[in-house]
Amino acid sequence: MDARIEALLAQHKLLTDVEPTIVQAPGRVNLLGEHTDYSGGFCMPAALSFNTLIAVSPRTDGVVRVRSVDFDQTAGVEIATLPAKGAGEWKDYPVGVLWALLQRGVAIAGADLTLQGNVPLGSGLSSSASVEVATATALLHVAGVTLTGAEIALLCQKAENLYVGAPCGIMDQFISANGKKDHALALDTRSLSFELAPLPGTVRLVVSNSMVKHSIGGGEYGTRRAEVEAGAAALGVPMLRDATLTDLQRKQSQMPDNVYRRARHVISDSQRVLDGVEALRAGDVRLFGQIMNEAHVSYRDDFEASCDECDLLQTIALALPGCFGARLTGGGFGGCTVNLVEAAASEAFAASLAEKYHAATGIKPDVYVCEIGDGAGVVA
Ligand code: GAF
Repeated sequence: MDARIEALLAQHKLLTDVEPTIVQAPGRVNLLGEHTDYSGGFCMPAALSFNTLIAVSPRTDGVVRVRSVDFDQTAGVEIATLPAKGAGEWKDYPVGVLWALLQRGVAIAGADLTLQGNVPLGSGLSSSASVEVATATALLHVAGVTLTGAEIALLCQKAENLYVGAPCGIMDQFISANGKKDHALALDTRSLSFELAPLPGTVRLVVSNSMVKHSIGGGEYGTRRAEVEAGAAALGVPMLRDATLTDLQRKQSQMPDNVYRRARHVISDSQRVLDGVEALRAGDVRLFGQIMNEAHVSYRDDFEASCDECDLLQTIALALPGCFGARLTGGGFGGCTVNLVEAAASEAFAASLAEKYHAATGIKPDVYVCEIGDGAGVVA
C-alpha cells in the first residue's frame, strides 16, 4: 500500500474503527486566464497530482469530526447547531462545505474525516479548493448522493465565499472536481461548459514557488475584484465578458486609469485562453508559450498582481534552454510561476532555475516537474 495512504489510515484509527473510504481532490495550476473567472470569462487550469486525501467513515449521531493530520488537530461539530459562518480557522474549509451541502438539502447523518494534503500551502496552487472538493466528495460518498462536477464546484465556491469569507471565483473548485490526467481544461466560467485540451507528451509543466506567500483572503485579491467590477459598471455591462477591447478603448477617458488597465487585462486574458486552445489544437507549443509570456506581462503591468520575485523567476526561466513560456499563475501577489518546458530539458531546467533564483535572492524555491492529475474521486 502507498505509504501516504497507510499513514492516513493509521491517523484515521485515532478517530474510529469504522472502515473508511478514501477520496482525493487535487490542487491546480492555471495556464491562462487570471481573474477572469468572476467576470464570466475563460480560464485554462490543469489539475496537479498534488492533492488532499480524506479517509471518511459514516456516523449516525449527527456529529461530524474532522482531523487534520497536517495541523495535528481534531475539530467536532454538531449538524443541528452548526454555526452559519466560519471563525477564521483551518476547519472553516471542511465545515463550510458541510454547511453548503446541508443548505442544498443533502441529508448527512454524521461522519468522521481524516484529511492529509500535499498541495503546498499559500503558494497559489489551490490547497483550499482541494480541501473543499475532497470534503464534498467524502461527505457525498457517505450520504450516498451523486452530484455533477459542476454542482460540486459551485457548492464549494459557495462555502468559500459565504462561510470562509474569501471572494474567489469558480476556477479552482471547478478544475479540482473536473480535471483530467494529462489535460488542461478550457473553462467558460459563464456557462460552465468546458473543453479538455491534451498537453503534448513533448512538454512538461514545471511549477516554481517563489516562496512569497499568497492569500485569497488577503486584501489585494478583493481590491482587484472591486476594480474589475468597477470596470464592468463603467462600461455599462453586467460583467467584463460582455465587453470587447474596442468598447473599453471607447470609454477609456470615462474611467480611472487603474480601472481601465485592470479591465484591459481581464478582457485580453480571456481572449488569450481561446488563442491558447487554438495553439494546442494545432500542436504549436511555441505559440502557446508566447501567449503565456504575453499573459505574464499583462498580469504584471496592467493588473499589477505580480511581485519582484515572480518576475525574476519568469526572467530566469525564459533564458534557460527548452523553456517555451513562463508566467505567474493563480491569484497573484506571490506564489508560483508555471513554465512550459521541453520534456527532455525539464529536469535540468528545474535544477538551473532553482539554483539561479537562490543565487539572486538567497531564497530556496521549491521547483516541481509536474504531473497533470485527475479531478476528485474515490481512491480506495
Ligand atoms: C484565485 C481564485 F480563487 C480564483 O477564483 C481565481 O480568481 C484566481 O485566483 C485568479 O485567476 O485562485
